[in-house]
Amino acid sequence: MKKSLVTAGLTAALLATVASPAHAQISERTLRIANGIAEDHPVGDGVDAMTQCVDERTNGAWTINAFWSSALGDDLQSAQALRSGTLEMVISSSSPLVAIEPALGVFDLPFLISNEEEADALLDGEFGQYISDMMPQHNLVNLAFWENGFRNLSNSLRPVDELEDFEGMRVRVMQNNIFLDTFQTLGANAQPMAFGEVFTALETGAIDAQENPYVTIDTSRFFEVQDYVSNTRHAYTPFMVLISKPIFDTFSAEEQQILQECSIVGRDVQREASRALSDESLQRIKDAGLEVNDISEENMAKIREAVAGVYDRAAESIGADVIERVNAELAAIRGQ
Ligand code: TK8
Repeated sequence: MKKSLVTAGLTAALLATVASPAHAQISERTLRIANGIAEDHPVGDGVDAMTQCVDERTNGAWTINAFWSSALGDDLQSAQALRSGTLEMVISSSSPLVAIEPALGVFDLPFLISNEEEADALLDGEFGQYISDMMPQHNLVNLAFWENGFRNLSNSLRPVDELEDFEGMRVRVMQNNIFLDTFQTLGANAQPMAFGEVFTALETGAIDAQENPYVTIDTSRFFEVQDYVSNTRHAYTPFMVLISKPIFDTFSAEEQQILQECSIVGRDVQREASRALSDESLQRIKDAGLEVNDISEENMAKIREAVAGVYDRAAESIGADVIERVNAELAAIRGQ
C-alpha cells in the first residue's frame, strides 16, 4: 500500500514534468525593445512575428513592449543601457555601435556587399557568428542580424549623379568613423548625428542630405523634407537584435533558446517585409514628388574608385585581420 502510494506520487510528479516541461523553466518577464525607426518600418513586422513566437512558446508568460522612433533613446544610448542592465533589448544599426566594438565598422566599408543574397550568407554564416562572438565581452548578446539594407543618398539641393555633386553638401552620417571618412572623401561636409535628430535637421535646413534605405526614407517621412534621391547603394548595413547580457544571464537555458529561436523567426519575416516594401517605398518617394536619379555605371565606377582608400584607413580601427576575413568569406560566397 505504502509502496504503491509512493509510486503513484512519483508517477504523478513525472507526468506533470512531462506534460508541461516548459513551466518549471519559464518565468514571467517583460522585455522592452528600443528602436529608432518608426513602427511601420519592416522591423515592426519582425517584432510582431518575434512577439507572437515568444507568446506561443512561453504560454503568454512574457510581455514584449517595443518603443519606436527613439522614444527610449538612440541606438548607442540604448546599447549602453543594455550593457548596464537597465534596458532589456535594442534593435540597433551596427554602425553607431563602433563606439563599443570598433570591428563592427566592417559592415560600413563602402560597397562591401553587393546584393541581399551575399548579405544573408555573410550575416547568417561563420562571419556573422564571429562578429556576434565579440559582443558578450561588452555585456551584449546578439541574437540575430536583421535587415537595415542598402543605403541611398537623399538631399534637398540638387540631383546627385556624379562624384562632383557631393562637393560641399552637408550630409548627415551615422556616428561612425567609416561613414565619416567615406563622405568626407567624396567631398561632402559630413556631419555625424543620431538618427532621432535627422528629420528636424533636414526640415530646418541645418543639413542638406542624409543616407538610408528607401524603406527608412519612406517610413521616417524624410521624403517630406527632401527633393532628390540617388540610388547610390554605397553600403548594406544590418540591424543587430541585442539583449543585455546581465539580463540574459538570468534566463534559464530554455528561455534563452526560446528568445534565440524567435529572433530568427522574426528575422525571416523582417527581411521578407523589408524586400517587399523597398519598391513600394521607392514608389511612394516618387509619388511625393522627389526626383530619383540612377547613377550611370561609369559615374558609379568613379565614386567607387574615390572611396577605395577608406579600406586601408579603416584597418586601424576595424582590424586588418577582420577585413581580410570578410573579404575571404565574401570571395567564398561569390564562388571565387
Ligand atoms: C534607427 C537607425 C537607422 C540608421 C541610421 O535607429 O541611423 O541612419 O540607418 O536605421 O539605426
